[in-house]
Amino acid sequence: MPLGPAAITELKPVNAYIGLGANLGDPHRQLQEALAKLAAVEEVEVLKVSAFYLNPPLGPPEQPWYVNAVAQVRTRLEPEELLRALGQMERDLGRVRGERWGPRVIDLDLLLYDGVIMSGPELVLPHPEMHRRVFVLAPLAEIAPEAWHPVLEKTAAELLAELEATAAGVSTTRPGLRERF
Ligand code: A4P
Ligand code: MG
Repeated sequence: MPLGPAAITELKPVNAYIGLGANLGDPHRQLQEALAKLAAVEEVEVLKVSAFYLNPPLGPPEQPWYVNAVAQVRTRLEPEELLRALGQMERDLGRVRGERWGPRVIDLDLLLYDGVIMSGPELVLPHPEMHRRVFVLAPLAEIAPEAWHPVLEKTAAELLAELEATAAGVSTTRPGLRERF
């Protein structure tokens, strides 16, 4: 049967951005392993990876600092399929669900998926906290300053500049302590 226009559109790969974070075990290695797993998914191509940033924790303060990064991918997976794949990678890397904003061996968040806006029980797009987090926006703006937030209608670079100009952005992230390695 010939493919109709809808089917052809479905097959077209789209751009998505994935946030990676870890603060237990060997965070640097877990991020690298997560990136290798992502690249091994047949329907996912990793286009760009940011530097790895060392950040103080947002949430309970009595936990180690986080290593955070962002990856740009092209994928033919639907958003829910991509989220499920990320969840499987988290489990494979030994993630155990704990307290909200508590320490973790790996956290993989779907930040942006094409221009999709959705709010389902399992998946909210864009990621509802991304614009409030310098640890997300700094690596995102590094690899894709023009990445578009379809709800706020601003680029990653604009969101980062706004956040860094606010008291909240300074107090939660202490940019002077942020390192790249
Ligand atoms: N979910 C809905 N939308 C999404 C999406 N766009 N991407 C659902 C990923 N998941 C999404 O996630 C809970 C549920 O959110 C999932 O089942 C999924 O269906 P989770 O990661 O299992 O939950 P959590 O960790 O208990 O809470 P939360 O709020 O997701 O934690 P966060 O927001 O991921 O924050 N400090 C620094 N410096 N760096 C960090 O990376 N990370 C956290 C965790 C806290 N502090 C941090 C960092
Ligand atoms: Mg998460």
